[in-house]
Amino acid sequence: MRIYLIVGLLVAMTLHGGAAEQGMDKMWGESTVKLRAENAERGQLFEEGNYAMFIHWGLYSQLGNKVDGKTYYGIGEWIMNPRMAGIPPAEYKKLAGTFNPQEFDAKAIAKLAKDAGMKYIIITSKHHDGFAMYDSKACDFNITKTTPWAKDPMHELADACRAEGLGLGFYYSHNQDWTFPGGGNGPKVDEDGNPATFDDYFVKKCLPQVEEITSNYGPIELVWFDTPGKMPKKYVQQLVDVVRKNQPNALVSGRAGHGLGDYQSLGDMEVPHRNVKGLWEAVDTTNDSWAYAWYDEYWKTPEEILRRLIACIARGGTYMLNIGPRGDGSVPERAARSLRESGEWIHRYPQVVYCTDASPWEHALPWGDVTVKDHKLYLSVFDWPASGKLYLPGLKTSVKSAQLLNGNEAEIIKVEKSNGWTVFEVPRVAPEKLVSVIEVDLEDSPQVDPTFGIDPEMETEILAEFATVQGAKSTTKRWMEKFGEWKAVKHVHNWTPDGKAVFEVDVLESGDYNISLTYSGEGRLVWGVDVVGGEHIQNEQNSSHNYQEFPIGWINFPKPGKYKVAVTCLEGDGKTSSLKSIGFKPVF
Ligand code: FHN
Repeated sequence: MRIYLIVGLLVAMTLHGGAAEQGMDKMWGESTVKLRAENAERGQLFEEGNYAMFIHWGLYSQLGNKVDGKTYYGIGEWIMNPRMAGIPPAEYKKLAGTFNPQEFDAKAIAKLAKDAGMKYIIITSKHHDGFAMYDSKACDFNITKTTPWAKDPMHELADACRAEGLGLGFYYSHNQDWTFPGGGNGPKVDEDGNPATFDDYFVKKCLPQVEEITSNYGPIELVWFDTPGKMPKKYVQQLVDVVRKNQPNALVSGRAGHGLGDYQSLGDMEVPHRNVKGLWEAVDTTNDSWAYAWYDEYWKTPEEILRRLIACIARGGTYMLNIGPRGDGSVPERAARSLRESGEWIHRYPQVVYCTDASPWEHALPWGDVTVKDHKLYLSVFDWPASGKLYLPGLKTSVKSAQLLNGNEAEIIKVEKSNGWTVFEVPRVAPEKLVSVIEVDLEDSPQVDPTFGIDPEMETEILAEFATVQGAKSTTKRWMEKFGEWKAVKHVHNWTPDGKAVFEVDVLESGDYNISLTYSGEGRLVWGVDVVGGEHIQNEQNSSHNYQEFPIGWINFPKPGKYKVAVTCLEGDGKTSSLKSIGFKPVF
């Protein structure tokens, strides 16, 4: 495709440049709602089906991040944006003429989701590019009207989902529409050069299309609105009313805006580290882009998928994991393979994943994480202890029995109590390649002391967000690694001379522990670490713009029990020093 580079860039920037970039920064922010589970049926979807497939598929998939032979790095569905290829709307629309997804196989996609252990699929019915991936009467810029393929994939997908017993929902970009006059960050004039307002776009396209997607595909489970930006409340309310009218049991995503959605959607690619209350979802992708990007082979492995899924469930939420099919409709095989392999594990251990409650520890443990069902704990062990002992801190409820699961088989294991810790005797070799599971049957529902236990054998990393902070700031920092690829860290920074981040820990075995700090910063920094009322150590180390783990030294815990450990930035540029975590590793 030909891009008129300079003119194109200028036009695109005038039409949706600065605003679109600003939109990228303010997409989901802190303003999203916590879910009200006022409709029990709607809440059910998240309670039971806490793992879903997200699909970003549209005209942009055809480009796969390459335009006129040049590759653009970032999220593929934003290829029109000036920070990517800067494609003017008229030029972009021509892509429809060659969109012919012969390899699209709705049944195979639904089967993949089923094999992956997912419970429903959310697919882009219209993304910010404005192209309807379904048969829309409201706007001709759609797949049946303008492409040689001329079919409606959403009907096929709806049928395939129903056949597999999966739920279906539609992503719909309600605010941003980069090709329709008046749409958010879109052209400000119509084809005749007359001014177009957001109201024009809303009345002519947005509202009727939401009416269509909620009426034409049978019962659906969810409408996933995205990037509300500054869209006025009166519009969002009308959209939500349409969903309620046509699909009374469907959830509306928190990104509808103005607190009118049903649940909270976290920031893109964000898996939380502490339990989050209410109904919420994390959205993530199998590589780094949402839509297909030809170069993006950085696939999450089956183990990473399970780590992230179980972390979300253990924090009390839902995990939606994206695939980006190619322009021809095919799904990249490596993404499919990771989904299938992690899915095989889920089908072996459904009790760990579905209909479970969050971990009462409210955070991960050094070797893995915990999910709960009634009086049972499921310990998902990612890092298997080579010593033959697995240590669980803070469990107050009595243990009836514990067994090591191996698919449908189970082996009873010995359990001991020591200084308030529960110690399981396990084989030295992990029974599972991906994640091994211990089922712990309790006398009652679990009661725990969530204080971080310092594992006597493995490294215990405690994130700075768990510290009590004084004389420094504790906030969330977000940045894009590539365009649209979000990273987040909750860090302690802006250290004053008296600044402290204090971590409370529970030590099972007295002795020396090697302390490391993971931080970023400028130049050489001197950090102090104190066992409050005990030993003080300090050391100078270099810093890096990226977070890096730096050793500080050995520190002694003279006896088992609870301690407070304080971290201070003693010398150097305390303003930019950003502490991410502290690590404790027993000295052998
Ligand atoms: O701008 C979109 C982006 O393209 C993608 O769809 C993600 C998925 O959560 N939502 C927006 C950014 O937050």
